[in-house]
Amino acid sequence: MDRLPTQPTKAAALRALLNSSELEFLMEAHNGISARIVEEAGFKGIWASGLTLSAQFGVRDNNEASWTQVVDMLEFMSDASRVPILVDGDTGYGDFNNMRRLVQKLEQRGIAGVCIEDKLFPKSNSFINGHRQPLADVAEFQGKIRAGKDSQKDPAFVIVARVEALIAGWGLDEALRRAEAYHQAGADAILIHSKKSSADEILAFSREWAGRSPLVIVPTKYYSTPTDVFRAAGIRIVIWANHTLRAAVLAMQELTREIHATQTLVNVEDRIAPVNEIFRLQSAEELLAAERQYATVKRNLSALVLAASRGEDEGLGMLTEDRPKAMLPVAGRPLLQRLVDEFKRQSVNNITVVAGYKAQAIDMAGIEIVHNRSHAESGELVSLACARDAIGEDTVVSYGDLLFRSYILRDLLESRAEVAVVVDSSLAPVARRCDLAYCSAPDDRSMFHQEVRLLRVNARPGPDAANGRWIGMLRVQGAGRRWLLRALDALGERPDFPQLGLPDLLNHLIDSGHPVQVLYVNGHWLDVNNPDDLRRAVDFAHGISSAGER
Ligand code: SPV
Ligand code: MG
Repeated sequence: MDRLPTQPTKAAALRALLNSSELEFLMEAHNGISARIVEEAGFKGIWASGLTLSAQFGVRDNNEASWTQVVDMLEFMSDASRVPILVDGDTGYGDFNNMRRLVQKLEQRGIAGVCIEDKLFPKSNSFINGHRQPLADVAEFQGKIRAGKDSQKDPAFVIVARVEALIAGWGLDEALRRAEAYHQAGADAILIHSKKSSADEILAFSREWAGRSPLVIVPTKYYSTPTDVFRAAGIRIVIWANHTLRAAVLAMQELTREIHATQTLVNVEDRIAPVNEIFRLQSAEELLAAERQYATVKRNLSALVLAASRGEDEGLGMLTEDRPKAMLPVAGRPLLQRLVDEFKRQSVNNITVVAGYKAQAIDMAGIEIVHNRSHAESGELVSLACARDAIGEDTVVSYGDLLFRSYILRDLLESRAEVAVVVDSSLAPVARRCDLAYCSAPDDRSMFHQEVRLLRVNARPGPDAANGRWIGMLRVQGAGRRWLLRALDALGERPDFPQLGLPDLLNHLIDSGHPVQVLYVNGHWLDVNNPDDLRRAVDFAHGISSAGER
């Protein structure tokens, strides 16, 4: 069952123009943007001209563009405008059967009506040797009209029959005879065409026609006739048939000649539509609004990796003679490469590595390198300060010797907190110094989302039991980034700045009253501080969860 249209169709709007008590106008358009411009100018309907559609394709008005190419363009025009489009359907692109298919396809693309002319396919433009053009057999043309009317789905779809008898020099009687025959066949209106420079024969036709059905005219040649004359003659629709294209052609010719001659844009910029006007005609605003509604926001994520240290304290010295610790290979791939790959996997693409010891050994694509030249006598915060400019709106700061399951970084990136840190609540006994985290609540693993704040990070155990270990990864975004930069500046004033590390920065943030959110994890990561860690790292990289994996 056909669905009933819920609101007036474009065809109904065109039919309303045909039934109007006023003189109505259709303005020519030939592509999406001109259709939009015509509508914005206030026209209630559009003439999709065969002449200008073929011209904008750069071909002749002789059915050189295929009808499907025309229909494709009509779809753009229909999408770009809300007013009805009457299409110049030439001769219907063949016989009655082609006409049926044309009507079907036009309706599917939201076209309101079609005008067919009683010439033979392939037709020529009426103003080129019009008098030599053969006319269609009347009965055959009637069949085409009937076939079109019988195949339309929307009863409001309009079929206009165009009489070319005056163009071909056959005289008023023949024009009237044909018009009556087409009217009898079911045409909704008659387009009576003339190439004379005066409107006399059109007006004579109109008098004799005497309102049998609406009359449509195209005063391209008799343009000097005052429009009130058409009004007084009872014409229903005037088509301004090719004027947007002709205006555009002249403007383009003048402009391109001038730019070619002057080799500068300076003289033309103020005389052409601003680029913003093009965006407006394309409804660029609508897309921006839709993006806000539907698209996932693409964040500009950065990572800053501290990789300046050699890592000689705990027996790695032998292995790091020619490279920093972060470049130690784990199962064939340097630690840093693994880290960078993890970042890229989570769409963190602006990666800056602070290099120091054996910086030249960091040879890796897709990263920026910043040097901490005083790495031998300075600590993490000096490295961070060296990369101050790389701390973007949304930045993860990480040690360079971390290995972790990808969900840890993913979850950290999902946090909305201004500052967030990853804390491992499985306090595997570690003999060495580590960053103990004291938090506002212990890890309650039965809760999915816990709001926990970091209270302190200490290298040495205090009187209370720590809640976990900070893994060496933090994230700042928005205000959190500003807090971090301010903390870095404040700590930079202190004489012991060269000795300070990231935990000092976190503690400073906390002391300044800024909340630092804790993201608890339970193992699934490790850092590399000694040869044992390196062995565990290989198992970790192979996905083997060893007892030593934190
Ligand atoms: C057109 O615009 O393509 C027409 C009108 O058919 S005319 O060019 O005047 O024949
Ligand atoms: Mg035409």
